[in-house]
Amino acid sequence: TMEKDLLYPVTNAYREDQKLDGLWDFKFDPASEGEANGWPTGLEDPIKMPVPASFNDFFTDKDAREYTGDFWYLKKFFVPNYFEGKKVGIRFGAATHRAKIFVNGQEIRSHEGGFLPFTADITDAIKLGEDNVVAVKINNELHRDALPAGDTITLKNGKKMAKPFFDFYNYSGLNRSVHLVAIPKENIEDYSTTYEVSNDQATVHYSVEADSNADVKVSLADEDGHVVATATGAEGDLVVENPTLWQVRDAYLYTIKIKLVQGGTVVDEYSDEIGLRTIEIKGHQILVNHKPVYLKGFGRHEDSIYAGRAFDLNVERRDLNLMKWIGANSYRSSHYPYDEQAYKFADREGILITDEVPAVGFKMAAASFLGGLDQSFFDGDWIDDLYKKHIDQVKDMIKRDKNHPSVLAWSLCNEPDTSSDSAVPYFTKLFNDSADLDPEKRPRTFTLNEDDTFETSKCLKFPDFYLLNRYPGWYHKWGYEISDGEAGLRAELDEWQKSDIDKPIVFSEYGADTEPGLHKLPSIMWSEEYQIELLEMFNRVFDSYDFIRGEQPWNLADFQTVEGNMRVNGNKKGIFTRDRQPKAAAFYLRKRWNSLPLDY
Ligand code: GCB
Repeated sequence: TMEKDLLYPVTNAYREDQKLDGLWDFKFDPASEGEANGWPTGLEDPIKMPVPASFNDFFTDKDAREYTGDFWYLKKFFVPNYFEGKKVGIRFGAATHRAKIFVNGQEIRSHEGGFLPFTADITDAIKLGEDNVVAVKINNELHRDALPAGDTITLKNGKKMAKPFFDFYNYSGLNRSVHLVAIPKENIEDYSTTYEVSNDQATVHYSVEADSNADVKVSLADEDGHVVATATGAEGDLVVENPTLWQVRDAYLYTIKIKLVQGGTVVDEYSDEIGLRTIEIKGHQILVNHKPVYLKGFGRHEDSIYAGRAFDLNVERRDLNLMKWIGANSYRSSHYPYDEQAYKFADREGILITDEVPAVGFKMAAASFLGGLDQSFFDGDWIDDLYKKHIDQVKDMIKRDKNHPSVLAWSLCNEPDTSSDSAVPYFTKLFNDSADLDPEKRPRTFTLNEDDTFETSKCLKFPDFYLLNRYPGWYHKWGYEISDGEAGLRAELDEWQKSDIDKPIVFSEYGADTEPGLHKLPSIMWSEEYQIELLEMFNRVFDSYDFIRGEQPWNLADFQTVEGNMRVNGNKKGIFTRDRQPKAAAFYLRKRWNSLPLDY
């Protein structure tokens, strides 16, 4: 059905995709009375709100910016007569964190999870050739049984406030584009591909799921539009002689075209760009097309001024240019799956992505600036409910992103408390239940926080490779003690080296908050000089261990967080500022990364 379909919308002879972006009506609903008061068909005294955007930073008063609870978006939209006989849906790229959709007053569906798309099938609720009304009731509260994890408290003045167990601002709203889509009744629901490649031949094993018993025809065309292979059937092989492979920072994309044919007539068609390449972990190596790759890149955020967490193609263009300039070949979609356009862009630019589900805050001590609880997160009575949402979002992320050549691996959690026994059954289930979701069987992993070391973590058997988040030189052994920080890091890595664990390690976070323009000789913390010294320290260590197969400092750019005594208008660990200009460290990293070979 349309509601399970996560294919990215397209327009062609059989399908229609219209954006419903722009100004929507908007209203807060602190008493949760909108549904009873007829808001599904019209808001009383609404204000205008741009979509896609987070509502928060547009406001000039603090209560509105920090608003936590229910809020509504509403828009009129016209349904053309030629949609007759089609299935019609509204596809939301993201609604933070849970949403209920109404069309012409009729409740259509609900959805939980603020970083993944969903479609409301509105076929039976619309009027053709007329204006229709869509209303979205959203709720942005944080809870321990939801992703990302946090609490919602009520202040003595009655106002609700989100208390994230994570370090990014709880930007809320319709953060990604809204699409009005029409597809044939008999339609292509999904497709997937796996690859075998050698220098003179590549085979694409494809499989198509359709809401129809029509015949399936598939073709593959190169970048010049020449068809290089064809096949028939819901499953089959496309064999390409002398293929141009998708390579890291040297992308080449083929177009796969899928057709449903009934009695000689085409009833649906879907095209997409794919890359011919394989991914594998072998011993300590990460292999792309059977060749070792050393990851250079960043943890990132979808974050920019004015529109908060809105996906902005302009920011993405700039970020990819910065990554190319600095010599990066990869990033982690910390701490949630990004807008689909980011993956399409990375496919085109040859960037590798570790795709992360919004499972963040699964650790009480990590929320220490919020007064962490003295309990393992996984002992909480919220765990069963949380797990359902967690595996649900892992499923949707993999279903949505599995066809992108840029996706290297799946990160199933950021910094969970894996040192407690109660984490083991949780991760056993998570890794079992997600084992067969990706036809390509890409590596799966999670990041390990500082408390989860070779000695303390009880969950080291699960990841296919390790992502380590480590902060010596910043959260401990800082400033003049950084030499002890280096010694501690080496001591930990020596333990890994002595072990029989034969898997690569990627450093997925390390860094120093740095105020741009603050210079000091000799360095002090927060100065641009100190940020470079910290990176130099880590790089010395990385260069001493050959099982370290990647470095992704935290963060590409400064980003907004909840306010607090550890944050000066956000997290300043960016190598670039929030407006995407270089700190001194950017020039240092550029020199290093441009001199490291791909298979370093
Ligand atoms: C972490 C988190 C990241 C934070 C970072 C920091 O371990 O994964 O979300 O922003 O540390 O700078 O504290």
